[in-house]
Amino acid sequence: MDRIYKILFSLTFSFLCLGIACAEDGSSLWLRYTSLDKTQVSSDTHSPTIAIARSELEHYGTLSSVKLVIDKGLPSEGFRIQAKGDGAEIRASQDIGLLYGAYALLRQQQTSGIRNLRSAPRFSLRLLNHWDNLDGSVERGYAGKSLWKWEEIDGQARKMSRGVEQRVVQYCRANASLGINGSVLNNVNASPKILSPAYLDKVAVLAAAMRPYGIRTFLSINFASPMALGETDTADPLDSRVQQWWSSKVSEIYARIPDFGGFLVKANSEGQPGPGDYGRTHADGANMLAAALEPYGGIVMWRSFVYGANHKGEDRVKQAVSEFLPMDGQFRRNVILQSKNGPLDFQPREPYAPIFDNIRQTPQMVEFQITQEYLGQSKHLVYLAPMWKEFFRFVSPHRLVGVAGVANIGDDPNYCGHPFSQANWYAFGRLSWDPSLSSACISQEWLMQTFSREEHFVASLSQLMEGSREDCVDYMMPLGLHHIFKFDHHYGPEPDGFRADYPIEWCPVYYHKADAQGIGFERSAKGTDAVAQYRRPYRKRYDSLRKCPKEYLLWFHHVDWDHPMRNGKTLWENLVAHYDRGVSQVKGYRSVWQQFESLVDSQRWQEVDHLLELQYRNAQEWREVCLGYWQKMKGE
Ligand code: GCV
Repeated sequence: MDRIYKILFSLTFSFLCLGIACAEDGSSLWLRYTSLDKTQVSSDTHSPTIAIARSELEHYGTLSSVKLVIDKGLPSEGFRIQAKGDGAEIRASQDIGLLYGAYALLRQQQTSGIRNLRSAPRFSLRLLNHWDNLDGSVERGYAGKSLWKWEEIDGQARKMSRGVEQRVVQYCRANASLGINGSVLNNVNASPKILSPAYLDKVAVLAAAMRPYGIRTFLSINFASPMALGETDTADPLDSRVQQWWSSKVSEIYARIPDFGGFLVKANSEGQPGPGDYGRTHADGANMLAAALEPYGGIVMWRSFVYGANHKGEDRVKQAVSEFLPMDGQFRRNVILQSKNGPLDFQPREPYAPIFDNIRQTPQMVEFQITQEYLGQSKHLVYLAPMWKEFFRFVSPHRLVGVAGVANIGDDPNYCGHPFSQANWYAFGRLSWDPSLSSACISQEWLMQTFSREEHFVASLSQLMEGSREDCVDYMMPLGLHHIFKFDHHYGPEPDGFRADYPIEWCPVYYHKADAQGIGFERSAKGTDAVAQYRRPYRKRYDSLRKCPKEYLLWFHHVDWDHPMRNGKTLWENLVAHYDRGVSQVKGYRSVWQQFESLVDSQRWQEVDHLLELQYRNAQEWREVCLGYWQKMKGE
């Protein structure tokens, strides 16, 4: 071919490729494998799960051969990868371990290169909690409507439409690539209708799609369901008709979904019904459901997120311990207490929830929030792994049987809204498998698979992501401030928020308590004594104004504006410096991102670029509104 034609051909080819790159909408997530159809895969057993492992490796593997071997000596769900010449062997004690091993091999291929690896999950329950409503909306969802298409019920319940099926399969691949092994499909503010036959048929279809990927299905239930569905005249857990109703409902579920996981329950919390409505305890309620599920191996995940009921008037952050500690030891064996990482509500920073120190006899799970309700939603780039790692510094993974993540997934083309919000789904999954992984190692893996392996890109963006949570804390609510969000949607700042007709625990002024003298919530022994719920050495440390780490200062203490801090500057000067730092950090994000325009496909590059600009404007707004308000409170 003539030289000039060769150049033209190669230019056209590049444009074509660019055209393809331009079309990236993020729907491939971190599974952007190139189809090579190169690897020969052999295995000694067959099952739907192994068929998926084979197909992923056959299509996307770079090795010439991979052998899949069942080896009963390996730990449950774990696997071993051994490189062998130009091939590899994956061993596992179960089919699902082989699938996890296959995805781990593909990850290695995209990141570090193939190497020997033994791996097993730290937690047996690694679940996503979807707050999806039956009308298709998602509570605190910022990425479109529910992926499950609840509207496709009745006549359509027995199968999924093609488009939905593809999206659900992609969801399953993504989860299995991380080792996530369960999905709670519906909102904890649960509609009783989820337990009606039409919806259960739909759940069974979803469960069947998820099963080969090792994902068990769970449901959130409304405690008053039998009554709400008109089948009993009470939901009292000690009433035998109610107990009978739940037993037969559970058997109806297992007839459709033999590997059904169990129930997640929000009871007597924020207006939801519960056993307290009948003078019964949370243990009475949880045990009634647990008894119905026990014959099938199902579990109850009972949330400790309760306030404003039995302990009304008490400091909200103390109420979970006050409520559940007296019941420790009274729960059936298949009940797990599920608690948010902090004692309040998924704030940008909270100290760990002391319920993890106090409950000793009941198995516990932590609930993280992947969806960024309080961290800029799907508009701000905030990488959450450092926050979850911070939690594990205080609460040992050994004390937990599982982790749950409130999902940030919807039917947006890229599933998560902000392209970088995908990193939070990814990081949740990786940490739920192995909480000892560093947040930087996870972000690097994610960047390489999601965008580019170019070294400078990975190093710069990983550094930016690593600091992004602290930056968000700084521009929103530094030094231990909390819950100063705009009412209800929780997006922007509203430090002056107060409405006499709202519960006081929903009003920002309840939390910052700013006045002419100072700011912060006195939770030391001089105040609400919330510090007393912490184990040593934290109890003493948090109690002391001098020793309290500055990131929790205003969480535990009401501090004078001119209080001298360790760096010699006053509290006020420090507050200003933190807000300024947060804003200037975010300003820098865009310049970092702009260096890499040529490395990222144009659609995703531009999307991120616009969002970073918005984040910068929002950060400025946070600083102006908050500092302006604090100044007014100081009397300036
Ligand atoms: C599902 C917070 C959120 C609510 C959420 C609740 C919970 O209050 O704002 O949307 O409800 O937590 O976790 O139950």
